[in-house]
Amino acid sequence: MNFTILTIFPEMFSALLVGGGIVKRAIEHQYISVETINIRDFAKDRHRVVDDRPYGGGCGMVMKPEPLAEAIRQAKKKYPEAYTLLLTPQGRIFNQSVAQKLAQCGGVIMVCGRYEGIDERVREHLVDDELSIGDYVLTGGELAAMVVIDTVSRLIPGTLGNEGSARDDSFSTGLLEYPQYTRPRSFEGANVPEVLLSGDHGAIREWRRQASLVRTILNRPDLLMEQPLTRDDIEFMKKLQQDIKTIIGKHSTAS
Ligand code: 6GU
Repeated sequence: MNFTILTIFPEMFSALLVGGGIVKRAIEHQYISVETINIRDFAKDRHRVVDDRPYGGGCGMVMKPEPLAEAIRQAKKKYPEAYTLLLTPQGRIFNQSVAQKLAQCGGVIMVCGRYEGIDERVREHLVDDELSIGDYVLTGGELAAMVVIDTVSRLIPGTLGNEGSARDDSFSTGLLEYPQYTRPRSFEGANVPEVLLSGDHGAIREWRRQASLVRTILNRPDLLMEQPLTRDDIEFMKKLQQDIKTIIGKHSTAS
C-alpha cells in the first residue's frame, strides 16, 4: 500500500521513521511506502507562493488551485488506482471502519490543507473524499494524515506480526478493551485480579468481557447502542443495574 502525501511541510513526515515503531518497520519490510510531494514545487512564481486571499473577503488565506491541482495530477499519474483524500475539519469523521476500507484500496493520496482551506474547485474535481480526525481544529492536515497512515498501516496483513492484535482491538469488537496487567503481581499495594492468575480460561474470558462492558458503559455508552450484546452481557448488565439500585436505595434511606 502506497501513501502519497501532498503538503507544504514534507519534513513533518520524517516523524513516521523515528524510533522502532510499527510504521517504520512496515516501511522497511515494504508492506507500505510513504512518499511526499511538496506542493510548493508546483508554484510557478519566483517566491513559490501557494496561497492567496479569499474572494469575497474575510480573514486568512486559501490554497491556490493551480499548484495544488498539478501536484494532485502528478500523484494520480503515478498511482492511478489510488483513492484521493482531503484532510480537513470539514470532512467525514475518520474511524476504524473507514480505516478498514482504506486498508483494502489500491493506495491513498492525501492532500493536507493549510490556511483557511483549499480552493473549492480543486476539492470538487480532484478529491474523492474528505476526512477529519475529530471535532477540533489543527493548524493543518499533516498530523491528521499521519494518524491515517498509522491506523491503516497496522491493518495491513503482516505489519503487526500478530493478526489477532488488530482483530481484537477496541472498535473492531465494538467494545473498549479490558484492563491488562503484567508482572509484578503486587505493585505499590495494588494486586492483579485473582481470576487472571487462576489459569481458568473460561473465567478469564468472562471477566474480560464484563470488564470491557463496564469500561464501555462508563466511557463510551454510545458504542453500546450499535453493538450486538449476548444474553450473558444483558444478564451481567441487569445484575449491575440491580447492584447500583441497591446501593442508591441504601443511601437515600440513610439520608
Ligand atoms: Cl483533517 N485538518 C485540520 N486542519 N484540523 C482537523 C482535522 C484535519 N481533523 C480534525 N481537525
